Amino acid sequence: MSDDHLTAGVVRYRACDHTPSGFSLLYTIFSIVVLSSLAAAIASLAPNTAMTNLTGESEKRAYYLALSGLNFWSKGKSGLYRLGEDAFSLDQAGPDAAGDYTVTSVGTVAAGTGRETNVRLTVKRPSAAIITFEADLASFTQPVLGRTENNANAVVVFSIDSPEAPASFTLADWTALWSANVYRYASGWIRLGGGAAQTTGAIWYEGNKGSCDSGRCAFGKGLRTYFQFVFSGYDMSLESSEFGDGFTFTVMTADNDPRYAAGGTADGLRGEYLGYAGPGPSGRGIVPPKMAVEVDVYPNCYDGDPMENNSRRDRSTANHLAVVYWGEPDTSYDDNVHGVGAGPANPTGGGEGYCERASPLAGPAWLEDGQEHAMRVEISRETDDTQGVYTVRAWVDPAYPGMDDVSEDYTAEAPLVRHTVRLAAADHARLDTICFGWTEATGGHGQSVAIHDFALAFRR
Ligand SMILES: [Ca+2]
Ligand SMILES: [Ca+2]
Ligand SMILES: [Ca+2]
Repeated sequence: MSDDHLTAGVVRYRACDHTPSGFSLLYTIFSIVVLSSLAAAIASLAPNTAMTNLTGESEKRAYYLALSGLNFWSKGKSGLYRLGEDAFSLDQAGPDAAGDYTVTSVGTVAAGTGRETNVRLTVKRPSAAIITFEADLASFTQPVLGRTENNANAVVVFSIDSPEAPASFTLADWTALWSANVYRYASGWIRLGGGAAQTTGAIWYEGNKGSCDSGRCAFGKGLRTYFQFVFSGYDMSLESSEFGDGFTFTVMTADNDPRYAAGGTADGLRGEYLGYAGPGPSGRGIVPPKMAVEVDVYPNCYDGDPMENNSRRDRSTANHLAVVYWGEPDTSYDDNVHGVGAGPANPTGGGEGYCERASPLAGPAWLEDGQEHAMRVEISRETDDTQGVYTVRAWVDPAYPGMDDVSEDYTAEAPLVRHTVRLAAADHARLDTICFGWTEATGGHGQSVAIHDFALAFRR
């Protein structure tokens, strides 16, 4: 083989790899041709009333400009975009209650001349977007913590590129924790409990993805979420009393401020409230309307005054999954007491919306076994007359294809809990915009729960 052959081979390879400028130019021209034919196809297929009047060249051109504007639009893009003498301008409104934006695009030919021609197109665009830890962990920034010093590490967000340790960690401890877990939680994770007793805390999404604005999201037709969790404690006690108390995945009206919303006592104590019930460190708790799926891993079976200890009406000592709303409206202390309230009533222990798994005679309590588990929650939301109809479905360790796909409802297997409520018009309206996140609490015993591989999408 001659040197010439070798050289030619190298040059051909680089031509693909480096995309010389001649190739870029060709590519650009090709794109324009393709886009034009695409636009023509859309126009000729669509029985569009605007098109029937577009007989002149300027009108057609303005129409295509407006169409280009709609294709160009993504959330937050508005204003005037000039293309020589021509332009399109974009305007957006919303999101509305369904989570859709109304986008208006005006195509303009020969702006400011006697030949100026405008065509306006208006469409609804869904704000569908999947929120994940991988892409959005930085939007879970500011835990709400109880007041006592135990709470310093009650909720910690471990992002992929955290350059700094939280003030409560030494850099060495932080680095060690991160490197010990990075292989399991490569896209970041949130740790609840931190192994300390007497903690309470919450963490809320505060980002802008899809229909969300600083964490306030259009609830629309509801949502779907999937995440994995690991309780690092290994609870071998028959009554599941060595570790607790668990956590909730919560959706709350955006009347709450995600910077302050958390349950607990005023001191931020009492594990059985799970960080969901009680006035919390701010004194306002988590204001209803709200709904959650609790993963309750500590028994509190009695039915006394909800301000007192051991008053949740847990059906038995078995770890359980349950849907909770807010109990009676005149107190926040009973928000996760089972079987209380009306319109909506919290599901009764053992009833629909409550699923328990007894501890085996040998081996750890359900879920408190150091193993990977997964949770999937779907909430569907409909309007009937002026009232709201909500169905909460939750699975633990779903096992069939689609289990982690939040873009579609999961129908491959029945949920562990399923609960439907009808909400009064006022409560329904206050759930037009919501925040979502997790709450946790510990009492006399600690827990450490890793939440990871999270995804959430709103139903459209
Ligand atoms: Ca336990
Ligand atoms: Ca409990
Ligand atoms: Ca209540």
